[in-house]
Amino acid sequence: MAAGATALALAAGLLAAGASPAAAAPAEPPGAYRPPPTRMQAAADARDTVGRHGAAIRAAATENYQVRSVVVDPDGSRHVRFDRTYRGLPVLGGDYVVHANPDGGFRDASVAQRQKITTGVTPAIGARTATAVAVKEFGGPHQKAGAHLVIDAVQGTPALAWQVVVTSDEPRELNVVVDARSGAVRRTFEGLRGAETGTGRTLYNGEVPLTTTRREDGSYTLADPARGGARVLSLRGGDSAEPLVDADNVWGDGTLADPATVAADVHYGLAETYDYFKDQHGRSGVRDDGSVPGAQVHFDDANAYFDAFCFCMGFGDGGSGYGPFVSLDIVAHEYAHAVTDATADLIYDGESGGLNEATSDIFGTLVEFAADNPQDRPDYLVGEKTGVTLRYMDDPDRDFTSASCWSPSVGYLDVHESSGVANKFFYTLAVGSGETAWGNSPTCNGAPAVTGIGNEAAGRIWYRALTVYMLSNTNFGGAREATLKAAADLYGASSVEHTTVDAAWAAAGVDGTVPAQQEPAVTRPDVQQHLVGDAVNLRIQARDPQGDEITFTATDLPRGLSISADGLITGTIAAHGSTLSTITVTDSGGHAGVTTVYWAITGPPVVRPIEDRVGVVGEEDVFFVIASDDGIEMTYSWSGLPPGVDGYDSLVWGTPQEPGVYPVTLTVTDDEQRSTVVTFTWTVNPA
Ligand SMILES: [Ca+2]
Ligand SMILES: [Ca+2]
Ligand SMILES: [Ca+2]
Ligand SMILES: [Ca+2]
Ligand SMILES: [Zn+2]
Repeated sequence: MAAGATALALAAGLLAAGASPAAAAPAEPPGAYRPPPTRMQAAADARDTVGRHGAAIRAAATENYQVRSVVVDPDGSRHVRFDRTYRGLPVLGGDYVVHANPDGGFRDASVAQRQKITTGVTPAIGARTATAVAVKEFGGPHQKAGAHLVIDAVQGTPALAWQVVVTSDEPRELNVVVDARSGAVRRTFEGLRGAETGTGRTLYNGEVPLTTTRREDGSYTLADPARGGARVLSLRGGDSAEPLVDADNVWGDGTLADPATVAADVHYGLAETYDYFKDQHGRSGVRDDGSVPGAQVHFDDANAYFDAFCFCMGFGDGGSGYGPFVSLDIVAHEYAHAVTDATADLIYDGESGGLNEATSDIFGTLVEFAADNPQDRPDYLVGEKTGVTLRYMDDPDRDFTSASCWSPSVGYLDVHESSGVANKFFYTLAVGSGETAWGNSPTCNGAPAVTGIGNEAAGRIWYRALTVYMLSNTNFGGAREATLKAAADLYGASSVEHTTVDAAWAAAGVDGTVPAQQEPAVTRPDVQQHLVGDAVNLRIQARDPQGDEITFTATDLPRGLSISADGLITGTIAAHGSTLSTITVTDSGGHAGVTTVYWAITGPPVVRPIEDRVGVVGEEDVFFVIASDDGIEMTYSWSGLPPGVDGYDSLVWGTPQEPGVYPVTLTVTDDEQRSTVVTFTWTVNPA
């Protein structure tokens, strides 16, 4: 380490200059006791060091540094954390840590900022414009918004920006970083207002810190403002989920006697999972917008779930020999379902369903490794803390129901059993085949042995395949293609990682001869609610796994609508009624993907036009109006009828008594207060 040696020499020189010249520094014998420096001394030494190691911290000439914290190890090693300002402006992401040897000599520095700052500090857009941009980004009513200039060095090239803090009384605080040249939103992050550090006395994870929220009345609740507001509610003692509240911010007692215990496990699991996706993959929350599904504990089942409709998760109390389903790998498993839902959206059936389940087992396991909690040692087992291992990733058929090796019938298994193929692939990719400390993974069909590439690379490959290449209908053959592409992107097409992906799939029975799905994946649109007369502009989304050219056709579209070859449905809705349309998307090889669109078309009432009418004084007349509103109740309001004639809902009956020309108006209103007005002229001749 040449840099270290240089630093040591310089530091020694500094020490001599600072001490009395007469002391003339006799060399210390190796291993001599040296009292640890005070924090203040460590900070001062580090500050001197920074001046001589500018390149290591990407220093620019016009910067200043402020010590934020000092850690001195028992052996005297020092770690001094600095914040940075550039021409007086705070630098977001400009913080760094100087690591120094016990004698104060520079060891190295941890620096997130990638480039030296060179930007000017004159904004092209003003604070008022930036604030308007930020308020729009915040969405919903806000209370206050204030802007100040910063340098944003969190990602990419450092740039001049406005940091706008927008608050509402929800309470919510959003920081919006607006580029001071273009006015574009560079990024947003939630403020930490109300965040408190509590303690969880958990069932499975020992005693852990929890980030919680202090409430107006001084009590605390399990909501994590630092992580998308992740919160845990309890279903105990009622039908609806209630927030957990606690007076001293110490949650649970490590046993089931205290209902807060398992809530603390889940809250801890959410934080570890959020941090894993953020740290490893740069993903904020499940949709990369900071959002986290609400979690509920204390439902009566030996199971856990993620529900896309409510954007919520549940963690059961266990039973039938199982402990509560609140372990780290289970919490991360459900959270990962939400990530899948927001990305590849793998259909929860057949082979794609197996991939969906495996994705959750994979990330559940990777979070367990990342957390490295001594009470829940990392492993490639799923749910082992419940007392019964749910799945074995090294050799999934150890549970006697899951598949270890792909076969043409694997897609007929339950998704928690077909997942075994991808779990085995992942395990083999990370750890390798054969017997290791983590398990025993024989290769399928006599495939060659595999040497693993480790969790981090394997996790990056799976994440990229999931978020970039997999589609809703991806099967195991398609997952092989997706992970090969991901490995080529990340490590190169001739890398060891790429070769190992190929070998690990072969070890799970998926070699190049296993067919990948060919047909386009078509996204089912939400229910389309419209009124008669609405103009429609609906783009059907589809992607072909091979990138083939695709063509859209449709049957049973509502009257008045048509679809273009590139999937745009347009037109004006001409009739009531609920309709299920079928959309077929065909690739150039004739492989077809299909979805349906449900159209709920209501009001206003459709009233058949009424022809002008001619009558005679003294002659009885009767007729009906024909109106419909897809089964919705309607009311009829008549005006201008000739004297002697009345309207009874859709029936008109009477004997005109006065000659004349009568303009008549009928208003038909449905119970959603939508009206249709029909007019006609009634001419009454003398008798
Ligand atoms: Ca408490
Ligand atoms: Ca474990
Ligand atoms: Ca586990
Ligand atoms: Ca295709
Ligand atoms: Zn699952």
